[in-house]
Amino acid sequence: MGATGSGKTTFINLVSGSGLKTSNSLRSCTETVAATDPFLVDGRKVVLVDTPGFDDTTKSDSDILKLIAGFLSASYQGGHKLTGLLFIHRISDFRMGGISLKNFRTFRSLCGEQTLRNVIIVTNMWGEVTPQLGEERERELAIQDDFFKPALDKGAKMMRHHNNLDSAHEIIRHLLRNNPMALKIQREIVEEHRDVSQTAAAEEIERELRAQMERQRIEAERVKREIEGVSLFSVSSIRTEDACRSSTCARRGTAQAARRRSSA
Ligand SMILES: Nc1nc2c(ncn2[C@@H]2O[C@H](COP(=O)(O)OP(=O)(O)OP(=O)(O)O)[C@@H](O)[C@H]2O)c(=O)[nH]1
Ligand SMILES: [Mg+2]
Repeated sequence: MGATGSGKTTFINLVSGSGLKTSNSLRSCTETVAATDPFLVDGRKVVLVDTPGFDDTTKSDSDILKLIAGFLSASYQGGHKLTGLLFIHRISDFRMGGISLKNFRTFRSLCGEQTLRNVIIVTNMWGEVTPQLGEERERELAIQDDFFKPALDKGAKMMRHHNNLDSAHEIIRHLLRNNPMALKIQREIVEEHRDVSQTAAAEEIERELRAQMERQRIEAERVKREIEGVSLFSVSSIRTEDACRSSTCARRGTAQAARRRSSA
């Protein structure tokens, strides 16, 4: 999982030899949850599951969650547990901005705390930054409380992907050491019979939407105040101009009267 355009499908195609659609356009690409055909890593059979990213350009986060939750609950009902989860993050992103944080929070609420030990945060696009800058960002991501630190503290790992088969295999090898576990959202839907809208991930999406609405409300008020400030400024400058014009007229009138008196 990971933000749209972070490179999820590219990673999956590279390591599995699949031909899932990728895109370098500004629009989101993957539209459904899709599993690859099984492939071998160190003699073990692996299936990777590709997902659309949250913050899709055409679908809402709730729609994306429904797609992912539908796939996960059906596979859990069919007796399958996930051996691991990859969260892809571009090291080339110069801010761990709202969208990346939101994506990771939703991802965490979907996994649950216990499954974090089966999570690998994969940083990619290392070729897009200098090694020094990449390392600085990686360190910051790992030590800041509002970035990946809390997840790393609970057992998640961070690994680099250099867009080649060796580093992709290295990442899959780490996943293969895990004990397969049910995700929080799978337990909520299959064991607790909750609707997707009642899951922790849906609550997280709703919380994010409310926070976004509040930010927009504050911004709208700020803009309104700014517009009012501009109109007050224009009114007062018009008045000043009027006052200026009338005093000029008054001065001109006085001068003309004085000239008339002196010529009389
Ligand atoms: N330089 C570089 N480019 C990459 C890497 N991984 C992916 N890309 C490029 O990033 C773009 C987006 O890649 P995708 O694999 O389609 O991204 P995605 O996360 O599947 O995107 P969605 O399906 O929209 O969620 C493509 O142009 C890829 O070629 C990488 O490791 N390095
Ligand atoms: Mg994709």
